[in-house]
Amino acid sequence: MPTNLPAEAKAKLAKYREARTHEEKIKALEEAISCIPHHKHTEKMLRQLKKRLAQLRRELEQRPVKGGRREEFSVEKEGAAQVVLLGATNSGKSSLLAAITGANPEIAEYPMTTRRPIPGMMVYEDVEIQVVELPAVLTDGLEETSMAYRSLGMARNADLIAVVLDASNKPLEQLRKIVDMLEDVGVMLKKERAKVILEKKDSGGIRLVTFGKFHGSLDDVKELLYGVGIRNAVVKIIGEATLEDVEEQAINESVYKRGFVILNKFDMKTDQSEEVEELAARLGIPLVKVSIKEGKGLEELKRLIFESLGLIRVYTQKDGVVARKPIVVPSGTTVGQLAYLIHKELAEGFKYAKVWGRSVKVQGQRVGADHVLQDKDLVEIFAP
Ligand SMILES: Nc1nc2c(ncn2[C@@H]2O[C@H](COP(=O)(O)OP(=O)(O)OP(=O)(O)O)[C@@H](O)[C@H]2O)c(=O)[nH]1
Ligand SMILES: [Mg+2]
Repeated sequence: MPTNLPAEAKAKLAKYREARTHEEKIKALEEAISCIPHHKHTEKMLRQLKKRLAQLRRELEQRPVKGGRREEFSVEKEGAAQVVLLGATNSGKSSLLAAITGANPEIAEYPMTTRRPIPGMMVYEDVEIQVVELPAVLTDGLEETSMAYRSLGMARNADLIAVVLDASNKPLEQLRKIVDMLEDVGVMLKKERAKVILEKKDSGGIRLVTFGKFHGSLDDVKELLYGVGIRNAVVKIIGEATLEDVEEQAINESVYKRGFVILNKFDMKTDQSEEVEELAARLGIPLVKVSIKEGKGLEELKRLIFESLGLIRVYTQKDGVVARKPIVVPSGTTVGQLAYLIHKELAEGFKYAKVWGRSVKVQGQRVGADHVLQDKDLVEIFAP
């Protein structure tokens, strides 16, 4: 197991994590890789670390020349979640953004129209979800663009990745290349959200949030993360996970992201559409066919975005008055966790809750803190 890494390798990995600049990171990572022994149990980790190294080198190359203005390449998260549109140039990312949000991006036939990330807000029923168009990662000849790795870096931090394909321009090649590029930056597309999500922070120590069951303790997690130089992070456990799952996230640095494929321009003559569907199925990610020109598939797309995020809406009520907006939480959230999200003291003083909706057999049923909520439940929490 990775835990048996030599102390030297762990120390180098720690140095890598603490490194601030690209140059420092590259140096520390090269050193770490050189002192990890090659055998069956380290194979996967080494592969990941080497990919990360390649990515850092590429990012260094792609940085604007000294003296040139560094373009702003980040978008502040807003709404219940962030979805990114990732794809080749001219695949219709701006057209999609305009169709499902109120944004008004430039849409044009010529390639590389969008040169910085553009956010918009999608309203799905009563939930606001941020949609961000990322600058194209492939040219019309399906070569890597100069902005590719900055877009991929943003995709790594999103909650959901929508891969947008142009059905009229070798969509199978587009999908293959984009999946490979994502893998290069340590992102694996998945239908389901992974068991462990590790969000590194600048302060606040190590925090553990469990939406399910964790076979381990906060102290175990701290020891493990300190060992690889992570001092501040929020570790989210979804479903059932062990300490080894946390370790895999911490060491491999690969993240599993929910994703799906949008096969756009379905009104045009398309080839490879069956192959694309097969590949998506093999990867285990959903696919939706869309034509923005004909306005087809857009409602299904919106629903898929919401469903793929794995979120539920919970309405709260106090003294018989229902709050106007729902609280949006990961599916699997319990009444106790909801109380904690509302207010720490509400969780500490928790006596019981009354629930109406799909998660209960009897409407207005009294439940305890462990009760798991469902989409659109109404909850009233009683605490002294
Ligand atoms: N036939 C057809 N054309 C479309 C569709 N969606 C977008 N287009 C056209 O494709 C071209 C490119 O659309 P954009 O939305 O600008 O594409 P993009 O992915 O944002 O492109 P870049 O920003 O350059 O990377 C435009 O001429 C659109 O009108 C569609 O569903 N069908
Ligand atoms: Mg665009």
